[in-house]
Amino acid sequence: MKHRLFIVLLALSAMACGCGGATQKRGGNRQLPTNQSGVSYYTFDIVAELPHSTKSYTQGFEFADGLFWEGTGGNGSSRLQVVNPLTGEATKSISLASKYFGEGITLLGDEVFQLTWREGKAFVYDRQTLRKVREFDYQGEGWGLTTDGKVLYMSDGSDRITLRDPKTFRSLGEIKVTLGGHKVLNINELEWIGGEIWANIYLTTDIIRIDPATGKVVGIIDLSTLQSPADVSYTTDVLNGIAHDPATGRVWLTGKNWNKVYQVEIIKK
Ligand SMILES: [Ca+2]
Repeated sequence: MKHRLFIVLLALSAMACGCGGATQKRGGNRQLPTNQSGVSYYTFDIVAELPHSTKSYTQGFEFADGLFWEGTGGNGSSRLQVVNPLTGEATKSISLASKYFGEGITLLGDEVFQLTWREGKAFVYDRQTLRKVREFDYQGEGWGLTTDGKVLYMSDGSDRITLRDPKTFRSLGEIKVTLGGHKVLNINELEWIGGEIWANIYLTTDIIRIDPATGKVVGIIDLSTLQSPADVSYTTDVLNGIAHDPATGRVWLTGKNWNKVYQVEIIKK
């Protein structure tokens, strides 16, 4: 039965649209199989709740310099912003031209990278000023972005994570993500944590933990109870956004138009 549900989920995932727009489904109440052998299952504790703007349609989320860095989506509402975690207010923000639908972001060295959904354009900004310093063209969709400190890892809504050279944006190879031998589609926002890639799966409340060497899902975190019903409104969209501070090990999660950022401790079931 669970196997059949998994197949249905994969089929639904294959039919789902990209990261945004008026046709995007809300919810995110589907889950990956809960009994896959070789996979560790995790739950969470909420350590702290912080404010998050319900006008931020989160597509990329990072922590650095004591601040949240966030890329938002939507045509006409796409931004790159630096956010004070305690207030939820942007201390710096730039807007993308309305023809661009912003997607994943990541920080590497003195620069911030930002993808776009279907426009085939990646922007690179100076970390201090958020002034655009370069841009790249690429084929296909842009969804999530992270880095191991050397190369970029980019998702495109499929089961593929493409490694890219931050100097040229050229492909350096790809990871195909599988769970129990099945493709895992709709890989969305990413975060490099302790040698693993953590990823939101669009339209689910799960975060998967991927071994980048094999592409295998080695862990699944169930976030289905992260939001309390009181924090959900008709504009609340899917779980999407993982930020991590390697210095402290802290992990923060949020979602599209969510009213909160949650600092969480991940606990093995
Ligand atoms: Ca992230």
